[in-house]
Amino acid sequence: MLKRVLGRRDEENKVKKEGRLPPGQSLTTRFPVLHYGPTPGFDPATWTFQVHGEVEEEVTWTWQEFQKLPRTKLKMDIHCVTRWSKFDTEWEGVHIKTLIDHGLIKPKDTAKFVIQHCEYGFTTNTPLDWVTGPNFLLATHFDGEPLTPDHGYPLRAVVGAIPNRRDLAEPYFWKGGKWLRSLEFVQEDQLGFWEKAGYHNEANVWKEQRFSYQY
Ligand SMILES: Nc1nc2c(c(=O)[nH]1)N[C@H]1C(S)=C(S)[C@@H](COP(=O)(O)O)O[C@H]1N2
Ligand SMILES: [Mo]
Repeated sequence: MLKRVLGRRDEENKVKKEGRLPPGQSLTTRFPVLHYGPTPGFDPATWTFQVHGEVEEEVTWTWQEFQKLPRTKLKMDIHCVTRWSKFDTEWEGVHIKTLIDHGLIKPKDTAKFVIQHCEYGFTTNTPLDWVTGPNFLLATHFDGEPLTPDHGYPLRAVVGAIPNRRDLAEPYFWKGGKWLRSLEFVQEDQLGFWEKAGYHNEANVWKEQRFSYQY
């Protein structure tokens, strides 16, 4: 495998040459765990996933029902605001665009933003456009395996960069909530947990929008 032969620094130079290493980032071959608070448990008998707010019909899916939704695989680069980037990460799960195309989620015209609600009240916010993009996934699997508890099992959102798709919003990785329990479609933006703590609401990795203020 090329990956095994190249050292970390060689891999970094390679993605840098390809224009995939955003400013101030460095390549990691590990998968760091980052979140505030404890890792929640999961009970498939009581877990639900809800879609609510500015939608024609609110829906609630059980874990069993969630398994039956149309699934997609997605490969992308992820960039954490704490300066690590991980390239060609492979995810599997559910695309919101697919759910909308199948009429399983029907946003109202008034829906402009989406709030991700996670266990223990964690939230993060994005424009509706971002969550319907090809680089945003409701992920159940990473690298062919179910997510580990620390990385968001059973369900998390992921958002990142698809090489050669610089037309898409490319925010830092915190815009993907782990232990996701609902999506709320809203008219007005509402700052989430890290956004309220001073992280930049746009969070664009190429513009290095890490914080909402300058030191
Ligand atoms: N529920 C929840 N999701 C979260 C966070 C959090 O604190 N709580 N932190 C975010 C941040 S800052 C990052 S960088 C990624 C990290 O995901 P990872 O631990 O799988 O690397 O999760 C994001 N999702
Ligand atoms: Mo982060």
